[in-house]
Amino acid sequence: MSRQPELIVWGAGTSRTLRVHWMLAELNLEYDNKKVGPRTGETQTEAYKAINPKGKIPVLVHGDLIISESFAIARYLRRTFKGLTLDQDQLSPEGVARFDELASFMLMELDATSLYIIRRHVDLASIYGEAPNAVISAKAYFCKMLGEGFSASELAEFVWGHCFSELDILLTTILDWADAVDIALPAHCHAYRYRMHQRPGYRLGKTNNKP
Ligand SMILES: N[C@@H](CCC(=O)N[C@@H](CS)C(=O)NCC(=O)O)C(=O)O
Repeated sequence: MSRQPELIVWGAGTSRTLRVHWMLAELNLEYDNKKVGPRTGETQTEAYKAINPKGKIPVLVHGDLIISESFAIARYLRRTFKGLTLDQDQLSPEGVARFDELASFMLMELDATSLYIIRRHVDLASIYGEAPNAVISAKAYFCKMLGEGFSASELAEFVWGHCFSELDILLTTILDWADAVDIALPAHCHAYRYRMHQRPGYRLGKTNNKP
C-alpha cells in the first residue's frame, strides 16, 4: 500500500460514503477515516461545519483541499492517483461527453430526483413529512429512467467504455440503494451489481465504510 497520510475521509455508513471508501480501496490508498454518521448530530457541530458548511458527509481532506460531494470526491481520487486506467475512447472528447451525460443522468434522475425523495419521505419522514404519493411516483420514475437509461447490452461490461471507473461505483451504489428500498430491478441490473460486488475494491470499501 502506498502511504498517503494526508488523506482524511469524514463519514461512514451510508451509500454516499461507500462511494469514497470504495474508490480509495480500488486505488489501494491509505487514509484516516473520521467515522461521523448522518443524523447523529456529528455533522452539525461547529467544528464539522468549519470543514463542510453543508453539514453533510462524505468529505475528503487532502492537504489544503477540502472537497464534498461523493461523486466529485471519487472522480478527484481517480484522476489524482494512479491505479485505474482508462482507454483512448474514454479519454476522447466523445468519451468525456458520454461520461458527463452518464454522471448527470445518474446523479439527477436516479439519485436526487428518485432515491433521495424516497429517503426524505420514508426514513426521514419525521423531518420532511409523510408523502406516500411522492414515494410511489419516485419509485415509478426511478424504474422508468433506469429502464430507458441502461439496456442489457450497456451493462454487459462496465457502465462507461471498457474500463472500470467511478461511474460503476455510482451506478452500483444506486442499484444497491434501490434494492434496499424494495424497488424491483431488471435481471440485467442484478447481474451487473453481482459482478461489481465481486471486486476486491468493493468488498474492502464495504468493510471500511462500516460505522
Ligand atoms: N449529494 C451529496 C449528498 C450528501 C448527503 O446527503 N449525505 C447525507 C448522508 S447520505 C448526510 O450527510 N446527511 C446528514 C445530515 O443531513 O445531517 C453527496 O453525494 O455527497
